[in-house]
Formats: sequence, C-alpha cells, structure tokens
Amino acid sequence: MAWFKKDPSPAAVPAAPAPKAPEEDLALARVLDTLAALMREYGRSAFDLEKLSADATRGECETWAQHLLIGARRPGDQEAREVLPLDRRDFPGVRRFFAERRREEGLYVVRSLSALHQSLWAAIQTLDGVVVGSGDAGDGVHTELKRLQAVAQGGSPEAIRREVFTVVAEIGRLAQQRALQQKAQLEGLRSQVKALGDELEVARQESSLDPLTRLFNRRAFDERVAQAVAMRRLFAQPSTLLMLDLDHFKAVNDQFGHVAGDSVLREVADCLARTFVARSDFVARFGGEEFAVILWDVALARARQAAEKLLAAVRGLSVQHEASRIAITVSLGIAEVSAAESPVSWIERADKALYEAKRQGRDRLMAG
Ligand code: GH3
Ligand code: MG
Ligand code: MG
Repeated sequence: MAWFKKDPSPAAVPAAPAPKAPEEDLALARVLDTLAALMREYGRSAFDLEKLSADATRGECETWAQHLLIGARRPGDQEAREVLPLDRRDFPGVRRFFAERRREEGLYVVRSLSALHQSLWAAIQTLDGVVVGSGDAGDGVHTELKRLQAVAQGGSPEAIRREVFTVVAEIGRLAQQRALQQKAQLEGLRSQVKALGDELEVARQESSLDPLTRLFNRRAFDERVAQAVAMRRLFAQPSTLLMLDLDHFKAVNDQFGHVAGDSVLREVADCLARTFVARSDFVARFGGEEFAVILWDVALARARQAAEKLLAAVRGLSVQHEASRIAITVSLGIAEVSAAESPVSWIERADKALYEAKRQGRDRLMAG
C-alpha cells in the first residue's frame, strides 16, 4: 500500500501497510492497491488498436495506477503537480478511462471480425467460381466451401480457422489432380501433333505444292513453321530452319535464258529432296530462287552438318545447257527455333544469316 506516500517514483510504490493508520484508512488503502493492481494488469494485457498502440495503453494504465496509489499526475496532465490528497484523486477519470478503452477494444474486435467475415466471403465466392467446371473432382471442395460459408456467417474465429484449413487441404488435392489431368492432356496433344507432322509428309496435296519444282509451296511452309514453333513452345522440341538462295542466279537467266534458269531451279529442288530424305524433313520453295528446309526435331549442330552436305551436293551438280555446263552454288542461313519465338522472328534470323553468307562471299553457310 502506498497511496499516502510522498515519493511518486514507481520503485517506491510497493505496498506495506502503515501500522498506525486508522482502520478505515487501511481498508481504503487495500481498495486503492487492488484498483491500481487491476489497472496494471489491464495494461499488461493491452493490445494494439487501429490508432492506439498497446504500449500507449500500458503507459496510461501505469500513470492511472500511480495516481490512485500516491496521487501523482493523471494521464494528460501536462506537468507534474503536487501530490494530491486522497479526497482529490480523480476516481471518475479512472472509470471513464477504463470504460472508454474497453469500448474501443470491443469495437475494434467487432470491426476486425466483420472484416475477416467479409474477406472470407469474397474468398469463398472466388473459389466457388474457380471450382465450377472441375466435375467430380471439385465436389469435395464444393462441400467444404459450403461449410466454410456457414461458419463465415458469424462463426467463431476458431471454427473459421478449422474450416479454412480443411478447404485449403481440399483445394490442394484438387490442384494436384488438375495438374495430373493437364499433363495427360498435353501428352495426348503431343502425340497427336507428332502424328500430324508425319501425315503431312504423306498427304502431299496439290494445293500445297509448287508447280515448277513439286516441292511444298510457301503456304505449306508457313503452316509447318507455325507447327515447329508450337512444338518448341509446348514440348521444348528443337527444329532448325535452313534458308537458301541460289548464287548469281540472275546471271544464269541472263546468260542461258529463262527456260535454262527453270531447269536449274528444278535440279536444285531435286538435289534438296535427295539430301533431306527423312519423313519429317520439310523442303519448300520459299519464292523465286529461294528455298527453305525445316529439319523437324533436329538441333543446330546436326542441321549444320546436313547443310554442309547440301552445299557440297549443289556444288557437284552438273546442269548442261547446249555445249555449256552451268555451275551452281547456293548460300545458306540456318537458325534453330528458340523458346517463345514467333515464326516471323525465326525466319528473319535465318534470313539475316543467309544475307551474311552472301556478304562473306557466297557458297557457304552462316548460323543465326
Ligand atoms: P545473289 O547471289 O545475291 O542471290 O544474286 P542473284 O542474281 O541470285 O539475285 P537476284 O535477286 O539479283 O536475282 C534473282 C533472280 O532470280 C532474278 C529473277 O529473275 C530470278 N528468278 C526468280 N524466280 C525465277 C523463276 O521462277 N525462274 C527463273 N528462271 N528465274 C527466276
Ligand atoms: Mg534471292
Ligand atoms: Mg540469288
């Protein structure tokens, strides 16, 4: 007991009954000690509110405790004043402080719970939308979400916590199941696309062929490029594009005539068909005296070897025109399709490499 002491420092607060105090003073001292102890206990269990920290409440409680015990200044009093006698302690102030703080705490808890319920509702609605269309697999989640909905309408935090955990576990199971389904679907798609790639070679339709060379035309080439790009993106399957252009072909036309020029184009086309014999190799006339080869499921290093062979094979061609032998060479640009690349950018890379091969003297290949 310390309400009558002059020294207001907390260290001096510990209570020791004054042996000579009158009986009612002793009783009053016990009441004040208890009240101060309650204030301190309340302060110790304070928690952060939206605009008031737990520390601030704790400090105020301590100040009120000091005020009750020894008549020290009240919270909010600007400067320390003389210690107040017992009859001037601010008991209504203590009551007001306690009542207001408890009301604020109560409102805070109500607001927090209602915010929790609201966010829970939003989450439930979103999840419900996500689960729709999952068939039987989604039934478990659906049931759990219904239960969560029930507790979200004012259930205790503990009940909500339990239901949230169950829903999360159920969703985890569904996600796992979906991932497996997707994997299986992708595998199916992969074999379909592969089969499609093979069939394409077999089904050489007239509409896909270039009339002069009987190679695939530009339209068929564009389709195949798109497929190769998709295979790279979906399954990381490599493919390499060879773009080739006859060297000084204008001079061939000028010197031997357009018909002889056409024969040369056919010879080169046949040479390409002989060189790239795999069912999945795709050879096309890109336009004019330019050709393109797509080596399906072939990476750059192996494509480079094949391209070197082609250069040698074209060099060895012997196209006879009357008494003359027409010498033919080609320049090549090669590029392996990269991840997330568009068809246009793939073709551009091969084309730039071809341009570089021309620039460096022709009858050679460059990789882009
Ligand atoms: P470079 O080595 O730089 O490629 O020189 P180039 O002479 O081959 O290239 P250029 O682009 O100057 O000439 C291409 C020629 O190809 C011009 C065009 O008349 C000819 N050409 C394009 N299509 C055909 C065709 O179907 N038949 C014939 N005979 N010639 C064609
Ligand atoms: Mg050209
Ligand atoms: Mg040319």
